[in-house]
Amino acid sequence: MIFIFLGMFGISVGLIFPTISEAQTEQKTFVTHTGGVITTSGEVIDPVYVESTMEFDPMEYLRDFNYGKVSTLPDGTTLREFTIIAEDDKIMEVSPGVFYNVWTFNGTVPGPTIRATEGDLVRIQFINNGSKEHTIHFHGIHPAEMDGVFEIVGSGGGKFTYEFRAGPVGVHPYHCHVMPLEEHIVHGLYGVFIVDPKEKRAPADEMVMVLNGLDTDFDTENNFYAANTIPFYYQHHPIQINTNELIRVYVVNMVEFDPINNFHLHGNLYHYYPTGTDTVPSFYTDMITLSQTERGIMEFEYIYPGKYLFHAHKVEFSEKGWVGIFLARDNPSKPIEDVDYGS
Ligand SMILES: [Cu+2]
Repeated sequence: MIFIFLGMFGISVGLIFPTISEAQTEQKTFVTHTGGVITTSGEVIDPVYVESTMEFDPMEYLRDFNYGKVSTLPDGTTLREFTIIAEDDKIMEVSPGVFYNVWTFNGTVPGPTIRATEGDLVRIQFINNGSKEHTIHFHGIHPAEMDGVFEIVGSGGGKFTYEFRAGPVGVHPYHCHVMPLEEHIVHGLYGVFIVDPKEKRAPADEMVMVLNGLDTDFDTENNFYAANTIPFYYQHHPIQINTNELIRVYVVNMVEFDPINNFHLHGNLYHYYPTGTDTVPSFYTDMITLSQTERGIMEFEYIYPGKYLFHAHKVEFSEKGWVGIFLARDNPSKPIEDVDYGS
């Protein structure tokens, strides 16, 4: 069957990605997450016999915040309504010539970054258009029946409405909570939920980084790591920022299998607010360590223009894709080529 799958891609994308056949030189037999036996190099993984592919732009995701459809209730409460649709049949090219079957919330991994202010009423219409059962489990404070664990939402159009007050202030993950949980998470059913304080944080250039990994050969070890899904993306496409401007990064660790991840920033230190729940930073550092679903808010400014790495200081992770670059510019009108990178 894998050869049928490859044949289909050969027709649809073989001309665009000629390396796909070269990646298949060393064939091994694997048991997939769902119990199927396949023979593959592990470079093309989890064959799902559909031709859909997925476009995902990590640069667009980085600063894309979804505030929902906003209205005001008679008692003055702000209501924010969202629609989230789960699917589990998309194919994503995670690295040149490497395809992976992603399970998605609203078509992307991670799903949309949902944003509300503390105390807002959040209403999420969840539709499961996948072939498996799924839910949305939000971290945060809410009634038990809104926890997305026991209220399983059936495949093929099942629906559930999650409704709760946004809180506490901070940055929280949301993810599917159907067993086997590891499988539903590593395939991509997660996203970020930001709760802003009523008094607002200081103005800043804000961005979201979800640290994630991909197990492309089903051995419960990650083959690729990334900030925002695509390995090495921000190294090849540096994130442009301005010097002397506050940068705020909402960072969430969703790596499975490996017990820790971390975030090292070059040429600078950042104030770090664990979970984002306090207004006073707990650390001033260039390095934090994060276990599964640990998250927080990093704030920093660059004084000197130039190119600065950020990456996992667990070097295995950075060498497998979890590495990026901030390009700090002192004059936004100056062409990128003229930015002095320093030594
Ligand atoms: Cu699921």
